Amino acid sequence: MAPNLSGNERVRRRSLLQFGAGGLGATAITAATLPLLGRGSLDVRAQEETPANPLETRPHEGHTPGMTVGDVDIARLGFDPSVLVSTFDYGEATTMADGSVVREWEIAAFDKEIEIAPGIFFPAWTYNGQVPGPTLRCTEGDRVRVHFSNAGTHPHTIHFHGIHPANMDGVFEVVEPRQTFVYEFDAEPFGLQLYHCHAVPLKRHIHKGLYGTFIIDPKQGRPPAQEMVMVMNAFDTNFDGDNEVYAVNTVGFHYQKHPIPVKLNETIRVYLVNITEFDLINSFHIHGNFMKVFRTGSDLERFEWTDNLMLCQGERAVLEMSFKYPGKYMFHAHQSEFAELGWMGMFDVREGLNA
Ligand SMILES: [Cu+2]
Repeated sequence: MAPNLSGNERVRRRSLLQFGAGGLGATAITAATLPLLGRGSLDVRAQEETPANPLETRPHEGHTPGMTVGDVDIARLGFDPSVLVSTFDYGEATTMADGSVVREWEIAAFDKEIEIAPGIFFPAWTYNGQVPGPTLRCTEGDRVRVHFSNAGTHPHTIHFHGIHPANMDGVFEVVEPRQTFVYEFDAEPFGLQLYHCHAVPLKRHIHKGLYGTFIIDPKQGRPPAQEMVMVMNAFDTNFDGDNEVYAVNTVGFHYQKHPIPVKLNETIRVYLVNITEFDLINSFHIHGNFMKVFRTGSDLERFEWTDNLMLCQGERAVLEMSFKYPGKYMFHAHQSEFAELGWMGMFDVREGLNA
């Protein structure tokens, strides 16, 4: 049965999904009912109760792309997305007598207010003071040792994706404020992993900013490329379960205002992670080009060839592309709403990086 809702009832998109999961039963949202909901008396988008959102695009002259004005204070933020995008933290490496490598990191969780768009502040929980946390990088077979201390005000953990023992999974060993824990395991399998807090309620602990990228390189490496990391994230600034600001690497529109310089005809490799909370999917669309998509980065041979990739939360992919023509090329979520709320950037393709 389709829900008995009048045209005057105001239903937010998340209410619709809650109907599907609860009161209306498992069959409520089906291929048959969705078109009905879309074109019938219940127009979800038209009647959405939109909270006041300073990033919401308003009608304006010329229909120029909506974007924030000004810039965030990078010094106060404590990290620069233009630097973070190509920063990889290999930890403190020690080569043992048998030739094996141990890599160690110190990671502290603590609360910190961060500016996610000019004048918009978010009370984040961070790993090492940044969102996303540092991009940890090692090679398949390395011994990984992470010294974690909880300097925050809530219990936290670090849950790594990958193959490791249950007691290193960062789920049951909750680390209380002022306590520490050492995660130690062998890095496997190679690919693009991630890490995030697994304390409950999980959606709040993740959404507050406790996540980062964890790259395990294959022993033989990958072909040379200009490498970067992009974490698709979003922020629910009024804690109503809907995001108001979308980005890659936290600051909305950052790479639109500060395009990423890349060289003509040279391969770029993007380690792309989707950690967006509250939305079912996110996506990456590249303009004027196609890209190789290596899902989870766990296979060096097989790839998809596309200009648009959809990822669920926790999914990630290694993207490779090179540009045939110079100029500025947009990359953004293909959900227009996300793009207009900050998830928008640009590559500046040049003959030479110094040109
Ligand atoms: Cu947490």
